[in-house]
Amino acid sequence: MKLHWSPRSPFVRKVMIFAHEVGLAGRIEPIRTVVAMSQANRDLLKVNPIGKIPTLITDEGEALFDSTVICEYLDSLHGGPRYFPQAPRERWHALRWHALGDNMLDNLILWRNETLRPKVQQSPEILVALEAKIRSSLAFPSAAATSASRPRSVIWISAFADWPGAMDTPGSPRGTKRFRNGRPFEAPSWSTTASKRGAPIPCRRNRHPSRAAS
Ligand SMILES: N[C@@H](CCC(=O)N[C@@H](CS)C(=O)NCC(=O)O)C(=O)O
Repeated sequence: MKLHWSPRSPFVRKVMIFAHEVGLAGRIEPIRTVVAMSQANRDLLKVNPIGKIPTLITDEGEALFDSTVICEYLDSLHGGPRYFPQAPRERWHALRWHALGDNMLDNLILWRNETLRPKVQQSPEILVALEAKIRSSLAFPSAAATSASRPRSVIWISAFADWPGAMDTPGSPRGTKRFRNGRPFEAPSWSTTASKRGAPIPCRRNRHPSRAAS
């Protein structure tokens, strides 16, 4: 399999974390692909009309997009327990969590692109609205948690950072630096506390934090 890939894309990283977790990372050959909102990549458009990465080229030569579809495809290729549930109720819930993460990333990318524009062209209204949406997306998992052992999102995020797949796919230093320098959304105090004290949950390869945390 080939993956149109960039070290700076959070959606590519999501796919690579998933590939690591299901033991398929070694079967994926990355193709460095440069994309930008302001310039269509003509070669990529030939296989993916949306012109975005990640785009997976299967061994049969079929192009798959977007990242959610690619993750579900990879889930169909391994012999272990499925990450995408098939039973309707579990499935809608899992897909909703997936959509929450994806759409938050979309808003973060829009925010980043807006801040890259010359100051006079930036829209303060759009930046304020995006910040509100990103903050509410971050708050949603804790708000949705019901059990006394919560806030579960804190536990989940802390455990996720220690996932082997997350450790094997470091984020782009440039992107991370820029994000930190922008400081729009300070890391909450618990994140430093959690990383200092280490993962509260023992993480093993192929062990999903949401299963471990309950
Ligand atoms: N919904 C898509 C989003 C992918 C996406 O936004 N990729 C960005 C890179 S992180 C991209 O290709 N941007 C190029 C463009 O907007 O034209 C997915 O889940 O794969």
